[in-house]
Amino acid sequence: MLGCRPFCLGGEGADRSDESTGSAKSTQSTPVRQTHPSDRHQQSAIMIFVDYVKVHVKAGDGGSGCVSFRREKYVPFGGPDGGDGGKGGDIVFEADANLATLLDLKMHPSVRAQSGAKGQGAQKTGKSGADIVIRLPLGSVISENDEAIADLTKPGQRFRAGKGGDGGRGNQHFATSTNQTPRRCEPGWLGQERSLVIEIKQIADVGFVGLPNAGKSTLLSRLTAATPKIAAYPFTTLHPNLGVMEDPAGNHVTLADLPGLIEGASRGEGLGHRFLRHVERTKVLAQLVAFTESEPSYENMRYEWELVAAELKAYSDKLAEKKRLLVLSKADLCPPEERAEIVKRFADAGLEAICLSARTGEGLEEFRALLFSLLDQSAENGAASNSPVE
Ligand SMILES: Nc1nc2c(ncn2[C@@H]2O[C@H](COP(=O)(O)OP(=O)(O)OP(=O)(O)O)[C@@H](O)[C@H]2O)c(=O)[nH]1
Ligand SMILES: [Mg+2]
Repeated sequence: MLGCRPFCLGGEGADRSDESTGSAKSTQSTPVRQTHPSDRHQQSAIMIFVDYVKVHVKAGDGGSGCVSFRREKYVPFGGPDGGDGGKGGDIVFEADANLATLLDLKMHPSVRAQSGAKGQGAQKTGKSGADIVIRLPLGSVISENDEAIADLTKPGQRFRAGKGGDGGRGNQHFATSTNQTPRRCEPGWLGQERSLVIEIKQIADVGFVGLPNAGKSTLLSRLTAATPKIAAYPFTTLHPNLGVMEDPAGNHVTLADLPGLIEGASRGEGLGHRFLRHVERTKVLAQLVAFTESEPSYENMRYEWELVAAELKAYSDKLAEKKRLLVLSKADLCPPEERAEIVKRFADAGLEAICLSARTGEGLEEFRALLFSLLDQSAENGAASNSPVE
């Protein structure tokens, strides 16, 4: 069994029995904050989804060559017959579409392959060390010294992260006309040793971003067969969820639903913005800004739009420059006249908004069609020109 340290999300969800204020001792039992079952679920979900690990790999060293001479009855001057050392094992990463987390590597961050065996007499080459194949989720990016050296985007794609050392040569290779009895052999070559960073960057076409509770997971569940956790409290989603939309022509669009962002995410507030790496590769971002039951207003919604833009920018300029659709979600919560007014004010400000409700289904078909057409265009010319994107 793998051991896990308990993990608390910003102190939330932890059992705390010392919450009573230090007044006179009460005869009543101190209120103990119970860990809600869903908190435990959240903690384990965070622990299980690991998308960033630092690993140290050491490929196997080559075995040394052997110094040996053929000694056999009736064979005088048998000559050198020391075999070569075996090759050290390689360390190979392989993309596996059935994996979603780097948890195994997180638990075992140091990987060492077997060394090759020494050569032997009678020209026997030493046994090679076994290769180690480590399976990684699709979308794993492997970096060394902050530079990406491999990107595993296709199932079965392999990358040799550590090359095993070659075996040293035995003395049979060193016989010359003037030295028929060489007593020299080579030591094995050292296996490659590297410190690497592996991070998952999901491969999706569209990324859903927005504040917590904006309805991102609900929208994903309505557009695809994905079944993300949905609930009326913030940070229901603790790791990205993927879903695939398919049209009758067999075209696919992959959607990624991200944990909610809040103001200060770049400073580590909420879940921080480390999950944004999962939308780095998307072609389009869809930002959900929800209508609220209590007086939805253009000012508030515009503020949310800008807030998320600022967090995206704080993460990276590249992300801030990505095409971003303005999706006004939970449209069912807003009377049609007020909704039209808000959409108009966004339009006046140069932002074309898409209104939809994952609850009633309103606007979903249009949104689906828009995503297919946008991605069609971006596949053709790398950009969608006349689309409601910023
Ligand atoms: N009225 C209404 N409620 C909705 C709609 N979409 C989602 N909700 C509700 O809003 C709440 C939050 O929905 P989620 O889909 O979990 O929101 P989220 O953006 O994924 O939230 P986080 O994962 O916390 O970031 C849930 O109670 C949903 O049922 C909608 O179109 N209309
Ligand atoms: Mg969610």
